[in-house]
Amino acid sequence: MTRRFDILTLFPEGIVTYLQSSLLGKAVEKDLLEFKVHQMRDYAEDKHRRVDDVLYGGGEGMVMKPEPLAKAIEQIRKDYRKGRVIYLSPQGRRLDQALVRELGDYQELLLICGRYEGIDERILEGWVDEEVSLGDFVLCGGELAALAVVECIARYVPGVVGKAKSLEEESFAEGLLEYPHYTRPEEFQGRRVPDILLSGNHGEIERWRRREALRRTFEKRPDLLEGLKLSEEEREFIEELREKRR
Ligand code: 4HQ
Repeated sequence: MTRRFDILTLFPEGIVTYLQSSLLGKAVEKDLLEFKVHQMRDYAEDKHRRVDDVLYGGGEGMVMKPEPLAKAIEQIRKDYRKGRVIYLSPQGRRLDQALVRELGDYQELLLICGRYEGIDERILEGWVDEEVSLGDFVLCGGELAALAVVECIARYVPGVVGKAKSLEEESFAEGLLEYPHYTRPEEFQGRRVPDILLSGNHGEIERWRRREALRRTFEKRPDLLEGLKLSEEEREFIEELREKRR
């Protein structure tokens, strides 16, 4: 079954261009993915196609009106079988690989991109299933966040990325950062590729990569190590790194 993504936005052009490019575009040609980008203004009710309005209670900025949003969401999801409506906002659950996997279970996703100060609260209460955030920072709109969500989920659809790439995913889902990568030449501006990688000893190379992944995670993202299932040997290795640091 083709995985379907609907994106509701005031700026469809950039979204469409991005989705057509490279990997995602190829997956559409293979019928693995289907993207439908909807212009929010098409659902406006007046002749000026107005989608925003002033704040009740006063204050700076505009809010997206509820009527066009409700109409759009109802129309778009009417033929959903197993779908979910997501609003992108800094108030949502932070996107991580665990959430990507959960969202990957849905056959259809409707991603709503807000602009201005956001959308009328009643739409969040009655029409949105869940809020997702790209991180603790403020964007100008939900579009970049929606594209990030779509791309991460699309990568999990079988056939969208190659075998090697999905294995990479597994390593991250396992909770570790990637080991360092090198390609030719053997020496570049005085920096050599580690000898072990040129040895042809695949057992030793695997061990080295696993250790380097552990080392990097320990140095750059120690928070990822918490709650991770490690072998006896791996725990000892982390202990060694800790000792060395002292
Ligand atoms: N915005 N993760 C404000 C975000 C955002 C984020 C989207 C800005 C919604 C109204 N979205 N608009 N961070 O900053 O998803």
